[in-house]
Amino acid sequence: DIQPIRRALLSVSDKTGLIDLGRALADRGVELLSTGGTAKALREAGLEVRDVSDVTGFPEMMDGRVKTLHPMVHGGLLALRDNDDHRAAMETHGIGAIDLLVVNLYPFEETVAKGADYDTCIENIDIGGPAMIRAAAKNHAFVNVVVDVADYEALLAELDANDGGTALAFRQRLAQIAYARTGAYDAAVSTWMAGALDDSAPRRRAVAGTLAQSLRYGENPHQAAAFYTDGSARPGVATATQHQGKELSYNNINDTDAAFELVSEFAAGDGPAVAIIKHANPCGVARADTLIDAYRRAFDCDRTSAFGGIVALNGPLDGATAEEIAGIFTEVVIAPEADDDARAVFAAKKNLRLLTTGALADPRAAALTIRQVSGGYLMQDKDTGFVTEADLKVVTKRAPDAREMADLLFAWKVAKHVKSNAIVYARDGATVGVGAGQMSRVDSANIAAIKAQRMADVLGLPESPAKGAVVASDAFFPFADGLMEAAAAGATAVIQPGGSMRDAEVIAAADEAGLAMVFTGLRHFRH
Ligand code: 93A
Repeated sequence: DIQPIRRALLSVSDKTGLIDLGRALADRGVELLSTGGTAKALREAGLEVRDVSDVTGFPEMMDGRVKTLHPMVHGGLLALRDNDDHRAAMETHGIGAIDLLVVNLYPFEETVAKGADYDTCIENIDIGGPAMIRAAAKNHAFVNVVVDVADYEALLAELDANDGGTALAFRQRLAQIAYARTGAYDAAVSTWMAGALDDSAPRRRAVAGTLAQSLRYGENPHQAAAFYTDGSARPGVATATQHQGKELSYNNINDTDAAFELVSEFAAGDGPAVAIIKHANPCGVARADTLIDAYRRAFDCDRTSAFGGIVALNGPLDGATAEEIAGIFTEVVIAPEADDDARAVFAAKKNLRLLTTGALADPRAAALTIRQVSGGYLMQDKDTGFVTEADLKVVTKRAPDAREMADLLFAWKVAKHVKSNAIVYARDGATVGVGAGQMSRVDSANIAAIKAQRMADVLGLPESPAKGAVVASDAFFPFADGLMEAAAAGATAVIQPGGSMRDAEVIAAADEAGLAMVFTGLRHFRH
């Protein structure tokens, strides 16, 4: 199954490595065919090339929209070399076999990323390239197709190992990579069009990304992993600049995303805010008048868990705050910006990764979320739901006072970013107990209370900070028991969606305990 390479068609937008490849092929006696710009580059390097227009008998026309879309090209790629009919057709029409196709496509993704206008993006949709790639890949029994500059070296090594030919297994692998490329390319076009149409509906979508990073490993060291970007310009971990520290890991990327998405709930008008994340859940979130105080208050929520955590800040990181963060082992710090003092402080911490995003993410911006299940993908709109004070319905005899109201809205924002069942105690703009990811809401309430008590022990407080705090629940209390757990911990006000069959029972229990409770009418499950 070794097939020789005698004739190659090269048509590349990214000309990196082209000359070396062309020369290496020519040295091995391969005849080179090429399209306009590629042929020009090869010729300028002194290589002998035949123009595709010479092969097709047609000039490249319509601004290059039609250059390789011709039976002389596609026949040469698709003909089965061992099929008499196919050979006869080649003979009749003078079609020469093309054994190697080297194509990289018009830079559609890069053009979109640059913010180009609609027409420019359209003009950068490659048609002839993918058509040839798909043809060559289908005929991998005989034809080699290379779509990635990174594979040039492997191609030459394969040729050397097989006396100027390639093995079937090699061509199959190239074909698989080729279809991944054309699939991703069209998905990028479709995703861009959905954006241009302002349609974020999770229907009739094709999803693919651009490989951004081969990760050292996945969630665990025995799992291989990679990071793909979707080309959106959303500020966050995918588009951030990393200033120092080793490469982010799979878990780092996941946790950094959780941290930055959470802190982005607090826009400039909310004042400085900090979120500390461990295992995708917040172990401390706080607002304060200064960033350093916000960090200290977030840290105080759960000092033990904050060790080795990921810190996200909603404003420019300054030197003093950086100094404070550097006081304990921290994996990643992400902020819209970091000043020179902050960078100088972190420079001494070689293992700490500092990322800047340029801006906060917009928690209201439509996007898709995707998760994988065995045999498929679940796709949905991102949870962009939010409430303001005006949306809240007071359901108890007592209404929250102003301080409670501010904390309820704060706790609700945090609860959105806590894995269900989520219970968040908050006080004076800081979390004081977070219960995450439990199968029972009562357990989450209980764990959050235990954490609040531990905070009192660690900080030497006279009593649990949950006393006088507010509580947020990401979904309704199905029974009064979870609510009573929060009341027992000392919570005085409650925010929750409402909508349980037993709301009346839950409201009566709240009244009985003297709690103020508001319904959001909105749920924030996060699984
Ligand atoms: O406009 S196209 O879709 N029409 C074509 O027939 C065609 N054939 C190759 N674009 C086409 N290509 C693309 O041209 C290749 O995929 C490659 O990206 C580019 C190389 O053009 P040049 O050799 O002129 O730099």
